Amino acid sequence: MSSDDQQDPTTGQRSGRLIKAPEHFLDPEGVRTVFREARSGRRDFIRRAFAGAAAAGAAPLALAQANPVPADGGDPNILNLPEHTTGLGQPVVTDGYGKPSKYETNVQRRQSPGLTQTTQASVSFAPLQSLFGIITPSGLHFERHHQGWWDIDPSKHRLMLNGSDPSLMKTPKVFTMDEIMRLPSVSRIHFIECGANTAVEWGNVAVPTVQYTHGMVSCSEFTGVPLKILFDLCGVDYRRARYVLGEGADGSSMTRTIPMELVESGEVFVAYGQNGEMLRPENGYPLRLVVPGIQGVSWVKYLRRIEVGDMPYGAKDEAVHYMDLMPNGLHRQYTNIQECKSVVTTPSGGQVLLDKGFYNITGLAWSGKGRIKKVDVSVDGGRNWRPARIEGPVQNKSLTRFNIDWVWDGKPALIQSRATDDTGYVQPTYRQLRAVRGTRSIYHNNAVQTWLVQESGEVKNVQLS
Ligand SMILES: Nc1nc2c(c(=O)[nH]1)N[C@H]1C(S)=C(S)[C@@H](COP(=O)(O)O)O[C@H]1N2
Ligand SMILES: [Mo]
Repeated sequence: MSSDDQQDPTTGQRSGRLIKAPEHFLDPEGVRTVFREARSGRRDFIRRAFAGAAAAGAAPLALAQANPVPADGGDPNILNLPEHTTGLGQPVVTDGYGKPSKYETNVQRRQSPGLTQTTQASVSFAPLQSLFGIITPSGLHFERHHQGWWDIDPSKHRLMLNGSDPSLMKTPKVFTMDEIMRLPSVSRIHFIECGANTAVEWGNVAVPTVQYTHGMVSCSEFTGVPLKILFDLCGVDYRRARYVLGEGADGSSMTRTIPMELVESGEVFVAYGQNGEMLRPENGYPLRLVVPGIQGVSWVKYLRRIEVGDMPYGAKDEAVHYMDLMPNGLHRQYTNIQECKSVVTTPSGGQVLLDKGFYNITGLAWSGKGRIKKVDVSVDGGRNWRPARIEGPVQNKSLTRFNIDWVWDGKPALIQSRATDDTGYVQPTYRQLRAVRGTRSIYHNNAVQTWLVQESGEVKNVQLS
């Protein structure tokens, strides 16, 4: 950035510089220690590990990223011609598949230390604080595997369609990938959010950055064949076959019940494409289910079989997991929809604002019920709200980017966003959500997130009671 970029348009003062969130929280030995401690049952360890690592990482980052420009005497970055201006650059196809700049290697999906016991049944979080727009680069898409990921030979992959009873599907079929890719296709932009996104924050603040609070959401353009087309080819009896079972080919035996209405609406499709190329292995190559608006677990990866039936299946991942524990001790089952939610990604936890003055507050909003209608932003903990600018075109069941101008006066500020979708549903505060859901749930936490900007410029994750 040059000094001109940092002038406050109204006061002419330098402003808007910030230190990015420290992303290398722990070295490999630190991660091993946290795993050990978590396994031996020390509950508050995750939080303390993050706090310690963040403190240790802050000082060198401040030096590296403040990037001072001399007040007078000329900028050597301009005066001394660099090699890239005087020399010959790299040839074409140095790399047959391009990679990000070496200066961006800190932008990584990451595991939350201590969250899971094994790396195969685990999750990695997308670095939302570093992303622009709405599309998640495929290499940074969050991952959730119950039994590790595979790179499956597409020439050997098959998709079987059958009925739980022969009368529900006239002609069961097996498709090869080539056969699926010959059929009429659609390309649509959708978010996928794990039902457990923001899970650790149900009771109180647990993790420091937006990567770990909200990074189990990503958004891609998916390409594939509407499931309705396959069902029509197989002669499904839509009157009686009201439920669909998707089954994955990995060892997790991932099986999920999907109501037939979603298929009949034309929204559910079997996808082979992601952001213009084939799916990444981590995201289900060569075939996955796309179930827009529904929690990630139903987006079965390595999709090998689809069955139609006349009742919900009560599979392991819907009878034991992915249920909501209510305050009265009962479990709510089949709560599939990811309701309206939003989060500010800058400024967000772990970042440091270096100056008073102008900032662009930016973030993401989404709803499993449709389109985002508006996003309001508060900088005083919800007393006053201003409507943010929504970046269009606003897509159905997709991430939606919002931006809003802000001039920081250097005093503590509580930054929040609150999204409303086109059904009129408004994202709840923690107080409102807990009044209905209590604090002992895991899944479906869509509460308003608060970031505290301290006088020092440091941004912290907080919850207002
Ligand atoms: N076959 C299979 N499908 C799966 C899973 C899995 O472990 N195996 N995990 C599910 C869960 S819980 C989520 S949140 C999403 C994650 O998709 P992603 O890894 O592409 O982000 O995939 C779902 N589909
Ligand atoms: Mo998930």
